[in-house]
Amino acid sequence: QEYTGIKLKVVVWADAAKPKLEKLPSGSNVYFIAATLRPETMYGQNCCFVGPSINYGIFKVAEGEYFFCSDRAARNMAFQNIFPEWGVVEKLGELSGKDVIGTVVNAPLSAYKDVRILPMETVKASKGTGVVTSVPSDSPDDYATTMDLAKKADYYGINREWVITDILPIIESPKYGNLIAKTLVEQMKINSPKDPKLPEAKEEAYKEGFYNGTMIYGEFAGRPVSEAKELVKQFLIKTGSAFNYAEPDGLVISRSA
Ligand code: ZZB
Repeated sequence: QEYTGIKLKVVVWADAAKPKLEKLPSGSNVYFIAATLRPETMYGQNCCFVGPSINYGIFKVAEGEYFFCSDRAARNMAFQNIFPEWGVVEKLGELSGKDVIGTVVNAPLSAYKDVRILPMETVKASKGTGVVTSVPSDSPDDYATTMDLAKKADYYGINREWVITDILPIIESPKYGNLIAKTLVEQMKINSPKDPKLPEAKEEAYKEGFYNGTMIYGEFAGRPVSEAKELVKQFLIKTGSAFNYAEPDGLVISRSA
């Protein structure tokens, strides 16, 4: 699977994270790394999700620069010329998703200046980086989770004000209008982030967005999504906000001694 790694820069850490950051040299920049297949939707990032019970690490990428992602993703990155030394992972801290809830990050291209790290129970530790940037206009999972977090903020132990529910349209589709994910979630009567119909909604949102979607926001407004995808990705890479990140798709590579 060929993902784009999006760098969301930490602006203010959650209090629970602070005691676990002692090894970080002061003045360091740390980035949450979200693996995405939809770089063209980055304008609409309203928050960024971690799995509350997933374990993450902070890994050195360069002097003063660190990535926050799963150990598994860091190991993969070490073999893709992302870290300074081939095959070597330098870990400076260990945190659970729970520790970082409420952290403020700067999401590249997002119309919302600072967004929060929020919990998503359906994040898979075994995929991507374990960090998922949220685009509720075009991802049914993100829409369903955003609405649930807003409705049950106390239950999730978060501040209601951290959840941005004013959803920005980015892509227009002839079939589902300018909020593909919201339309699909409503039409399919999906009312929980754990609804078994979500994978089908995701598939449909991918297809409709890619084949029939037109950008209506950002510098590529007016262009088909199928063209804008690569243009936005290249822009993000050129400006140092993203990089290519590949992983063996569901493949377990093992070797017997
Ligand atoms: C932003 C975004 C905007 C995404 C969108 C999707 C959509 P796939 O196809 O299964 O590989 N994702 C990434 N990692 C994880 C994880 N560990 N657990 C759960 N979800 C994860 O899925 C890749 C997409 O699933 C990624 O692209 C990410 O969300 C999420 F408008 O990033 B995406 C119709 C989907 N739209």
